[in-house]
Amino acid sequence: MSTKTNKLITLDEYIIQAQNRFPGATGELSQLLRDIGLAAKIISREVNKAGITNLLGVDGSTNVHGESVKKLDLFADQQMISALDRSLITCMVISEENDGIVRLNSQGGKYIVYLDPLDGSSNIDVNVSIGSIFSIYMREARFDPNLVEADALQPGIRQVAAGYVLYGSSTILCYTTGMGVSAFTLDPSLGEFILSEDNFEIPDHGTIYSINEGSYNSWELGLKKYIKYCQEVDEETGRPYSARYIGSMVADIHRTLVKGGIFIYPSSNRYPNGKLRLMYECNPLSFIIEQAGGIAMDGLGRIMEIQPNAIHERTPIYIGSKKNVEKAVEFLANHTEG
Ligand code: P6P
Repeated sequence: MSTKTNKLITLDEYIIQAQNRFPGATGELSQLLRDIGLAAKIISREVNKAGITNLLGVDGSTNVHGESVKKLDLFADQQMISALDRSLITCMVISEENDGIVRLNSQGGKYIVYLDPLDGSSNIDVNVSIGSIFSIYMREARFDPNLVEADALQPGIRQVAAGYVLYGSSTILCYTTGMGVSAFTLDPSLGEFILSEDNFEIPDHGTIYSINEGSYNSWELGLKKYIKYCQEVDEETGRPYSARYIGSMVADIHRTLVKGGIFIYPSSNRYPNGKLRLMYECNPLSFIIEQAGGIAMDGLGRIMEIQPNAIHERTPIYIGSKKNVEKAVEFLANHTEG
């Protein structure tokens, strides 16, 4: 389990303390993480009063995936990008809300940031938890002035940091720099994220499965058999699994991190390569889950080892507790069609 803490440590203090453990650290990544924390506070304030300030509803445009863009999506995108632009550390941003790369003022910045600025936006209007997701890479050819998409096509194992903000009953920021997973809860009275969980460890096995069963008929045989397996009696608990599906990936993953189990978004007739985006949904959340002791697969291999070919590409994902994901992948391998 994770280490609960009652010592009041703010996100900024925690980031500085973590940086001080690396004498050679320049402080740039720390500043980038603080920038994201600031944007998260601003977004949280608007998410929590969207109904009053008329930020609910669609703005009439559609994003690169043909999905109607909600006003809060655009607000979150703008807040994140302007926060990252301030400290001249990030050279470009790739966001779900923008077709191509967004070059920032500092073309010499050493970091590349992928964003899903407001994931789960279909839930905005019904007051269900939504989230922001970020994934940070080092730029390889740092001082090449000609920033191109290819600079950003790096596998998830090259992430230097990743995390999410969950706008739920409370606002939680959870991130990793490869040294474990820490979570911070926003105290609105202080306007500060306060450390609430350190060194998160996902349970090795859980009895919750999370998948949109509406697409059952188009699943591959092994997945159908795995879900039926979950609906039989679990050896360890003597009862079937519970099904939980919020429809906001950040919320479903955070529950999986805390309680264990498995989240699946498979390929289907509607989404032959899966619906979820590799670079700004699956890779960052896989980094978090792996750092907490879980695993994340695309059904065959490790999500974070996929070499991307496009910034908006999609992938199937099986992610969560080690034993649950291994069992699901075993069913996929042992029950192929035919
Ligand atoms: P479906 C939200 O739109 C999202 O991108 C993820 O947050 C979520 O896990 C998934 O799509 C839900 O998709 O097809 O089940 O509605």
